[in-house]
Amino acid sequence: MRSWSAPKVPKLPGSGLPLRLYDTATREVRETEPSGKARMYVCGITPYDATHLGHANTYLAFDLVNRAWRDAGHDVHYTQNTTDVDDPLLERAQAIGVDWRELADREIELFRTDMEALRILPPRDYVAVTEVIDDIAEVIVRLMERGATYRIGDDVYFSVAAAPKFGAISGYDEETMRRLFAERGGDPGRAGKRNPLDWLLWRGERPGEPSWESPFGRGRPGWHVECTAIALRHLGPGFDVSGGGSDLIFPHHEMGACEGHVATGEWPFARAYVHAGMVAYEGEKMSKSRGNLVFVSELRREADPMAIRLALLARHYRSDWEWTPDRLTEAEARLARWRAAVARPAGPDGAALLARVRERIADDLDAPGALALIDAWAAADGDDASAPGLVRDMVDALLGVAL
Ligand code: 5CA
Ligand code: ZN
Repeated sequence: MRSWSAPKVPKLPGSGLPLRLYDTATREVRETEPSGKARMYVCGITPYDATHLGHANTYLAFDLVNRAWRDAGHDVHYTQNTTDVDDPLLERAQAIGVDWRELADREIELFRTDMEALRILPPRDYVAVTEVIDDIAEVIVRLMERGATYRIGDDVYFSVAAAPKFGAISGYDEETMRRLFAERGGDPGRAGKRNPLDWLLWRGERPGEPSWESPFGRGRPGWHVECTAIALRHLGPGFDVSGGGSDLIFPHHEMGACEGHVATGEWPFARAYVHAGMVAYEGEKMSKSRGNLVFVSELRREADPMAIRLALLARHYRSDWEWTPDRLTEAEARLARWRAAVARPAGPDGAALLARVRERIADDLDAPGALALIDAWAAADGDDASAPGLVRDMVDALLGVAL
């Protein structure tokens, strides 16, 4: 599927530091050590509503990873999916009386426009689930061959009993797993299951629902195996970063990691599991199902997208926080200060600032720390005539903000 257009990224003098990121699975900040190519898979949107600030915050976090790796000299292979066939999408399409494909196409297009406006670097592969049903079916066949599946009627389930690493990503206890599984699209109470946490790989055809042919009958894929199959096809096992918001730790990334492990025999499926915090609004996590949303496309009508970007960067990517309009006001003021500072004929030492900002970013994407350093640079006087140009390039290349 078509991705979106890439902004130009200025090349900075010297090289960025090796990037350290917090890995949910090992619960520590670790150096990412891409061997040559740096491979990243980030879970994409379910396109039934417009991009909200929570989505934007998550994609921005991984944009910083992308930019830091490039700055450190890596060729980045970035893959993202879009979940363009799923229960909430089908339900919304039916409720508003539009064809589900039309709804998905419309929302994906809006997402692309939002990502472009926020200067998020596009993935190399932007993959719709409906484009790769055969690849997904192939992974399910491999799981079947390894004895990891069973059927309930026309549906195919993955058996937790076949997954020796189950629990390794989230570290959650059984009770938490069951609760989150029920809340996030799972079916712990379904009759006929061997274990409440077994999950759906293939949903047999239902009247009125889209379906595709497969070696195990007509139907459509379950959620987790979609991302597993797309990551395997484009990146292969042992890729560097599997990313998304923290609401994907369980069940999505836990179950996907097990599918990858059992299908390929290789562990870990991803070398680091990286999760962005949740953005709330009016006291609760911003979510399409709750409807407490601030849409990027609406905010863009009244605000400079670079101010929106800066407002998000002001919070560390792993923290949970609440959106309030004054965050945008603060970001607008900061943007104006920075723009004035890089328009000066000279400023404080630019190379020294670049080195310190690189340190902050390499330290688990400490964007707030980087912002504070740039604030201090902008507020001080100096006689380095090359600094304003260098700082403009740095803010563009590492933070994605065009001044
Ligand atoms: N299509 C699946 C992933 S395969 C999905 O979760 N789609 S989504 O549209 O619900 O979310 C897209 C991305 O935004 C996911 O990475 C999710 O973790 C993240 N996200 C959703 N809500 C928020 C929020 N309130 N704050 C931060 N990130 C969020
Ligand atoms: Zn996913």
